[in-house]
Amino acid sequence: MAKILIIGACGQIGTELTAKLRSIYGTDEVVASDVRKGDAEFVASGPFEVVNALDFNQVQAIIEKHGVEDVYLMAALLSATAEKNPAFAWDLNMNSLFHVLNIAKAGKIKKIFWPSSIAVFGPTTPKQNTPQYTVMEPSTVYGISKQSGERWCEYYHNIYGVDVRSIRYPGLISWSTLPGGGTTDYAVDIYHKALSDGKYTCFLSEETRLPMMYMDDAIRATVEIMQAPAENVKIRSAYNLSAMDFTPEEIADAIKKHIPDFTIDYTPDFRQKIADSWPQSIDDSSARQDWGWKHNFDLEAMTADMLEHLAGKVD
Ligand code: AKB
Repeated sequence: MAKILIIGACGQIGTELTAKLRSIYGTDEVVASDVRKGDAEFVASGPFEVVNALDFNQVQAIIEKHGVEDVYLMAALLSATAEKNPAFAWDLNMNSLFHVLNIAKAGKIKKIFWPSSIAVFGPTTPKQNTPQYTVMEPSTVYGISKQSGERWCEYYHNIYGVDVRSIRYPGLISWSTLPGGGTTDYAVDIYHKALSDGKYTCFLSEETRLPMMYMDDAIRATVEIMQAPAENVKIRSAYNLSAMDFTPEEIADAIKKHIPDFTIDYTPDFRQKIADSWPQSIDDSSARQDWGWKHNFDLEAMTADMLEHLAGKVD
């Protein structure tokens, strides 16, 4: 059994990933870490370390202290925040990755998971059913860092034999954790506001179609690509991954089936331009073929589950 370290464990994906990996491998086998202590209940739920992902010595020391074999590097600045602080976004998103890749190159860990994003694509990429291999000219700081990261992952795998695995997450939607600083965050906020206020003002226009995924599926994909035999993981940059795509108008319609009085209006802000540069739908046939990826949730199923959990009807 591999001892696991999650860097950036207090974030939107990290929190749920920690819980999932602990349920599979055991609480003591999974060390959660973040730059600061998050929610007290989460920190108390198992081994936790304060780790600055930009401090090579600190990351390496924690890996040695716990005998870590697999690292999930979830620390990153997302698209909207990165536009406001490009230098720090580049520093965090790239150097945290280099640290972990170099620790693996030195033979101190066995496997790395590093998340990429649909943000690696840009305005010149085909928008519908975006292929695995296509034009990639990202126009955001976040996208540039993710595309560069992908290139480095593939390089470290090809040249140094590092076992690094990655997927291009679409927008992720979860009832239990809030996103922070992304362009797709509206698709989480909308459920909260539908229940609390019965109305929502969206920062993207009504026809903005984006690829999205329910967190249950995203976590399962993360676990499955890491559990796959190494020879099945043929792409060492990052896999396209898809579940559903919708517009703000379509998610509002799905919510109205449960909350008929719900209303939405639109005040697009700077995030509109980011969304307009991204694909509308994704071809993930390589992931399906190579390591058996299959999504479970579509918009209807996700909406029912989100509203049920957020309304407190289920645990
Ligand atoms: C964001 O909106 O920045 C992220 C992403 C698509 O990677 N959710």
